[in-house]
Amino acid sequence: MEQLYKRPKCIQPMQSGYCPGCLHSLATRITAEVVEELEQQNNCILVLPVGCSTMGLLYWKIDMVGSAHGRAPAVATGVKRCSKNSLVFTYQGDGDLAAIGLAEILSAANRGENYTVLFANNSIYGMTGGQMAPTTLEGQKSTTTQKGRDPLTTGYPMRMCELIATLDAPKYVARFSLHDPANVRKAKAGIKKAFETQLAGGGFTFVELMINCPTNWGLTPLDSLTYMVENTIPVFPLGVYKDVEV
Ligand SMILES: Cc1ncc(C[n+]2csc(CCOP(=O)(O)OP(=O)(O)O)c2C)c(N)n1
Ligand code: SF4
Ligand SMILES: [Mg+2]
Repeated sequence: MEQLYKRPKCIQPMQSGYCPGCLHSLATRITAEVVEELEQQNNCILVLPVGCSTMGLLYWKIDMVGSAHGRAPAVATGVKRCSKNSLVFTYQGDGDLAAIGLAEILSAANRGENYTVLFANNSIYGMTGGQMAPTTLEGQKSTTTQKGRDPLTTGYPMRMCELIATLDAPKYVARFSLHDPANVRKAKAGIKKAFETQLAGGGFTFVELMINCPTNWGLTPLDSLTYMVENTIPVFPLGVYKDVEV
């Protein structure tokens, strides 16, 4: 029988520890496919921060560096400057990147560091039990906004692609979603474009991936995908925000 679908070799042959239906695992898979399609599995370094993305340390079979919460962009800066020919990327959650690491990401983007940031936005702090993140929707319930996020006291959802696209240095800034197969294919093409831009020496590239957190949203995996279509994606419009020829 012909095998149509295989595990990428740079992913460990093991069951993922992500909650059932969590799109972190799909983000990991398509990123691994791109790494292999570009033949970078022996030439890439993943910088992981804190959050459910940290579990990548268990699954990837590539070089990796751990960093403190929100600090992956600073660590990736050092890694890439010391290893200019490596494909360097971070994989960060929204609490990590848009809250505690906000200064790090904006500064790295503004310096135009030549690496790629993959930003997994599930609009909540997943790993720690569902607290509000800067990306939490207006009215969305979390353990720290039990009556729903009120912008008067906690601000509005922060749109990182739009913010980063205003800076001069970044070369590719785009937001995709992983809620259905057609969008997964677009996301994979976006990750590939970002990696190719980096390998061409282009500069800072940023790919946001809209994902879910069924566990902390209190929804079944299927209902969480509907929630994305009806609630999160309208607040975080998909598309390419910046694409500079390199
Ligand atoms: C300095 C520091 N502060 C707080 C924490 C606790 N902490 C761990 S993960 C996390 C939030 C992660 O949320 P996010 O980045 O959105 O990732 P997700 O789990 O949703 O994928 C927090 C606050 C920590 N580990 N280190
Ligand atoms: S807590 Fe949320 S983000 Fe973390 S693995 Fe579970 S579903 Fe995924
Ligand atoms: Mg999150």
